[in-house]
Amino acid sequence: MGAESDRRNFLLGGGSLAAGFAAGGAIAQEKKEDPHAGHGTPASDRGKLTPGFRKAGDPPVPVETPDAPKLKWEMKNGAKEFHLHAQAMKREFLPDQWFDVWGYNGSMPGPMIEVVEGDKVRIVVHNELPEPTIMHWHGIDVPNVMDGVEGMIQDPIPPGGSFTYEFTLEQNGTFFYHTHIAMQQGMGMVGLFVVHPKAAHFPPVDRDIALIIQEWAILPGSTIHNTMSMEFNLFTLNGRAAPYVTPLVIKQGERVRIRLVNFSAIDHHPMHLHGMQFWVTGTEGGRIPETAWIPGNNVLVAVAQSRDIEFVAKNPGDWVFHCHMFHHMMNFMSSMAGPMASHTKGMPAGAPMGPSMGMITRGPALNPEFGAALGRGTGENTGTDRAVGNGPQPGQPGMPAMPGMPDGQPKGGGHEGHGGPAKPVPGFPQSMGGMEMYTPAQIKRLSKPETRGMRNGWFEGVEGLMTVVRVLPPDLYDKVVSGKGEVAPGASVPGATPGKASGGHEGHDAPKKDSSPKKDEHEGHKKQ
Ligand SMILES: [Cu+2]
Repeated sequence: MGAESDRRNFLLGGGSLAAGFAAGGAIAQEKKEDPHAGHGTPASDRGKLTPGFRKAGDPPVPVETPDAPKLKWEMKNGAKEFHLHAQAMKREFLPDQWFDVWGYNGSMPGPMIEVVEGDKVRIVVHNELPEPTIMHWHGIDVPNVMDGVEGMIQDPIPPGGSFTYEFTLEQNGTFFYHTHIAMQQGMGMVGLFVVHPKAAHFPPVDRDIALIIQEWAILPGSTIHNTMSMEFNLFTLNGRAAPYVTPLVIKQGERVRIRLVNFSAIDHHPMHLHGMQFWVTGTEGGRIPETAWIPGNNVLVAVAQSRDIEFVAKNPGDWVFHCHMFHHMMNFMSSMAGPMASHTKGMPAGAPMGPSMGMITRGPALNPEFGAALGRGTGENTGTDRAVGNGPQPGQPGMPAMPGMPDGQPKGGGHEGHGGPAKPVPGFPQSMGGMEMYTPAQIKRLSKPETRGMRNGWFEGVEGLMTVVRVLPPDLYDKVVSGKGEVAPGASVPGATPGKASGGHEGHDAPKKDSSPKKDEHEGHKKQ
């Protein structure tokens, strides 16, 4: 076996050679630290096994569902009995913006079912909708007859009817319940179903938070989601769009678990946490063995998946946790509004918002004009012979100036008031800076107990599929949670200024002394 021993010698030689370098030395040193020896925090392990303030063996902490309720139960005949009422309702995604959705027990998403492994549950589903429905227990190993597939397993529940599901939970993890009728899912018929282990997983977490991601296509002027759409312009976490999503207020040093469920129609969402590293510790199949946890700060949650992440909240500050798809970092993302659009007719090579959301306005659906669109919803000014274009083309008029918004046609020198360029810049504008996003009354509604101490104007950068993880030193945490004591704006961002006080003009790049609402909306344009 001369060849084999040669190879061994080569590897050994390589190893001792590497050890001579600084990097090799560091690797050798790291090997001596056994992360299992104690629960200290070797910098290299990114808090993998670092507990927070709770001890091993403590019972699991209850799961928090910001902006959504939990479902109550009663013990009856040896089972936890729940009642879910399928209903149509309105939901306020953003301050004063109510949309027609379907959900359960007055909530969309439906209230969370929270139980413990080994529990027997009885869940009575009452149908208060005008059409049949059904219920499926996603990811839960139920007996076949409880699986809720219409026709194949059971007759759908008629309007006014009910059906009793009963099963015993023999697993733990982040699951969900939802109707199995496709388009009803799009209307919002889903809820969290969390099953705790009998003893908390190690290391125990101090905070356990669950969020459902959903996406919506709601055209301007409408309150009803188009379930046929494959293009989306609103995104919610537990039924609210940022910045109306309630921030997660965490005490520095706590170990936090966030359970994410993606109940979107067709989009995955890469959820990115600023400021800290986390470990992916669970999927829709339950807990991942510790040896297979993956470190990161961005976890891709695909459709119908769940992902549990855990981290030690060691870095104080206000950190966004958001989907990183650019189009999902905005509300009402739309090519029919905004300076990039111009009001020219016809755009068959890239459908505008209406057709791309499935609204056929002329001709048969198979008309070549409705053929493959290049860049769904972004094809303003395009045509079959001119496939690319956004904004005014040579020989075409630009968009008329809109209040509070820079003109679509960049011109030299005219936009200093909005921080615009003195010379034309291809692609300008992109930021929407200068747009009036919220009225003072709406800003008041965005200000919740959980936002105390955030900078004035914090909501400017918090849009779309996004929430805020606030890691607060213990004294500040106590003040924010209790609502007592003075907390200055910006107190939670170490080293920051308090930000400009709200006058309804946070979006303007150039600060103005007179910030009375409405008056100076067009100031930047008057100079032209
Ligand atoms: Cu996304």
